[in-house]
Amino acid sequence: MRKALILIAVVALAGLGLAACGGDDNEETTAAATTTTNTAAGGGAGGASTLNGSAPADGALRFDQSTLSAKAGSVTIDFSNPASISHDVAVEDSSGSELGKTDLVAQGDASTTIHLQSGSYTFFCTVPGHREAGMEGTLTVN
Ligand SMILES: [Cu+2]
Repeated sequence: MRKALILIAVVALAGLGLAACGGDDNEETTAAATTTTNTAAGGGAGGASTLNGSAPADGALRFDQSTLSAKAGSVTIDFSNPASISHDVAVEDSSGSELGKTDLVAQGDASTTIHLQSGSYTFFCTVPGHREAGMEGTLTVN
């Protein structure tokens, strides 16, 4: 009885090994599909960037992203917060002036669009205590 089980296990493992080896055929097709192009809609001077930000579902006081980067111009931040605790995303410049922020949101999405020049900015959550707990990151605009 025990021998039979071991034999089944060995056969199953051998089968997995074969399946893994057989997967190489797909490599060419998957490698070509990873290029993304960020094209600004609307033309004119300055670009338009859309950034995706999110907070973890478990309510931890942090963003999933510690850094974001965008092109100078119109920058839209789409923020998704699956947690039941409210968060927002605010952006301030290096002198501490707040340039814009999303609405507070819990278990939902919020968005804001800010016009930004090249430089280094900080994004953070404005709920008291959250930024201090680590809910902030760096937004670099080029
Ligand atoms: Cu928060």
